Amino acid sequence: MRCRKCNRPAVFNMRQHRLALCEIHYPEWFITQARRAIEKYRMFGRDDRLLVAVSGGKDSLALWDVLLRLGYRTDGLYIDLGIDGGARYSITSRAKVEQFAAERPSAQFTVVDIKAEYGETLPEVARRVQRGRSKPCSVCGLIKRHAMNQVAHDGGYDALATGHNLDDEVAVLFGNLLHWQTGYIARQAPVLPATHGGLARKVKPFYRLHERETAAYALITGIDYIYDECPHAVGATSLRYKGILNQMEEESPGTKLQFYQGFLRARKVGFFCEKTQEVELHPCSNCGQPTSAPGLCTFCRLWERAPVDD
Ligand code: Q46
Ligand code: ZN
Ligand code: ZN
Repeated sequence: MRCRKCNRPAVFNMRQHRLALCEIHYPEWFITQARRAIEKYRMFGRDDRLLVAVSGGKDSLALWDVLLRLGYRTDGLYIDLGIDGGARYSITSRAKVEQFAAERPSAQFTVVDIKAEYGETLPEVARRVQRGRSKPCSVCGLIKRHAMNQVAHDGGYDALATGHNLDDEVAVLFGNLLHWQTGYIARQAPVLPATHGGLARKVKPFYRLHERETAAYALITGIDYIYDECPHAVGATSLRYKGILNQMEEESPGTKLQFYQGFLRARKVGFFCEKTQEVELHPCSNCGQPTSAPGLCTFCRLWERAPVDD
């Protein structure tokens, strides 16, 4: 197979785009896709300061790399959740982020170490507050959201970028449609505006790029990332949905992109209207982040809750 642009041997073939490219033209194509997404949705501008949430995985490191190459002022944020899972997951993923930054002089990053700041790792706090539930993922989501908003707010960042790719977005959409979670569907988008002073604007420049495309970009450009998934992801529903969607994509290339773009078009014409319920938000008495709960926000309450009996 030959590169469409220069006729040299191709290193990567995208059936859904009927496009094969060489090791020079593939990264160029990939960066252009991200740039177009940023411009189309006016995600941020040249003067904005961006915070990119990095996990040590391919998507977030590829995103950081692309944003730096495009010349955006971008700092990283790594949240150390203290996950071991027998594979030293957090230690290994943090090392990948450190290595990435060490190789790029302009790449600065902040670490939020959950155990050091709050006294417990994610698995420890999840064990304390969750009755009988084996996965710490809901607590994890709460902790990550809080840390991202806090660092974005305190650091005066204009937007928070995450490496969510097309496969992630489509799996979430699929799950929400299966359960007709209309509120969540209405709030799914490549850009989520800052709805409140203390909540960061969230952007997803890779929303159109397939997972295998970000993996190919990382491999071809020599980004060293953690291959393993988080040990708690095993058996996750989203992985099951991804498997089903991959099967459909295999049989009919382009299915995922069509599904997602169709959703965005439907959303644009008001198909999924969000009922605007005026929820009154006020600053949490401890951390200052906006919350609808009286007194402490859900995150701060997490650290005060007594252990539940099994
Ligand atoms: S939620 Fe769950 Fe992920 Fe947190 S505990 Fe691991 S699998 S990292 S996206
Ligand atoms: Zn080429
Ligand atoms: Zn709080």
